[in-house]
Amino acid sequence: MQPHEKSIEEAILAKAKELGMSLAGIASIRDLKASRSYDIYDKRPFYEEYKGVKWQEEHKSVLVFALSHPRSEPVLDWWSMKVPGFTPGNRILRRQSRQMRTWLGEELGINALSLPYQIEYGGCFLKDASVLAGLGVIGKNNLLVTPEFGTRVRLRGIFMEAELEPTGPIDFDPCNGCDMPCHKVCPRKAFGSGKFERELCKQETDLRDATMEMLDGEIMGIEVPSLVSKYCRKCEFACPVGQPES
Ligand code: B12
Ligand code: SF4
Ligand code: SF4
Repeated sequence: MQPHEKSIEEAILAKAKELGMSLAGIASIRDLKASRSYDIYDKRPFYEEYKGVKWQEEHKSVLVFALSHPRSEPVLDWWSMKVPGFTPGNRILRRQSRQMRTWLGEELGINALSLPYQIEYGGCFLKDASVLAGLGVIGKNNLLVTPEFGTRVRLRGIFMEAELEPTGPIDFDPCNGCDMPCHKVCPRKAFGSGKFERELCKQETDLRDATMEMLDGEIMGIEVPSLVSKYCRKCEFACPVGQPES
């Protein structure tokens, strides 16, 4: 390679930036398959529809990317069955995913698959993929913590039919020495045992589903009014990483 020539990985990450992805990285499918969420989830899936993962031999790498989700833009995360992709944030991520997949095929000749959000419909564990791709690490709030945006990001993935060099993991240890405000703030005491208990967090999710609000289409970026769930983000907001001092 000439000194000025970009590697395939660099070209993909540059395209990610051009498409407006807030963060992006590459992990190998081999490492993703071996990540612990698959083991745990096979024994105890969250959704009944999950029947295990059918890996395709030709998928060698995963591109995982993040959308910054600041407190000032709460709507990005609001959930409605009428919004394509369910949330305005997912709608942006889906568009970026489509654009990237098309570009990979047309410019680099790499076949790619835009992944759905849900594991049971073919999605992958996005936090594990993000750690392996070097976007951040799993914090004590059980979420991805990135140096740039802390935990305030939403994720998406694309499988690629090309063996690429992983861009992670990174050396980053934000929880060391932190007095864990993320644990104290949980309204359900989901971290009461010292580790995340998803059943307790789910109780909060269920409550939010039971108290949906009817909102104007304009707010959600659609034509019609719809019922909207606003899910809890307290353990996300409590984390100081990547936030200005004040
Ligand atoms: C099902 C689901 C839920 C369920 C169950 C959650 C659970 N963790 O089991 C419920 C509804 C309760 C939920 C709640 C929330 N969720 Co949720 N959820 C998902 C979903 C669809 C799958 C997650 C899953 O089942 N993982 C499998 C289990 C086994 O993993 P886990 O226990 O959480 O964590 C494992 C990894 O961290 C791994 N791990 C730990 N250390 C390391 C180190 C390495 C090197 C590796 C490889 C792996 C690894 O091991 C852990 C198991 O011990 C993902 C989307 C996706 N496709 O990935 C979003 C997702 C994880 N959720 C997300 C968010 C934001 C939330 C909420 C804040 C609610 C909200 N406002 O959206 C809360 C936060 C709860 C919390 N503190 O974890 C984001 C996370 C973004 C981020 N910064 O990390 C995701 C990625 C969706 C998105 N839109 O981007 N969620
Ligand atoms: S609040 Fe502290 S302990 Fe919790 S995830 Fe953030 S850095 Fe880690
Ligand atoms: S999302 Fe809310 S209920 Fe769930 S673990 Fe975080 S703070 Fe607790």
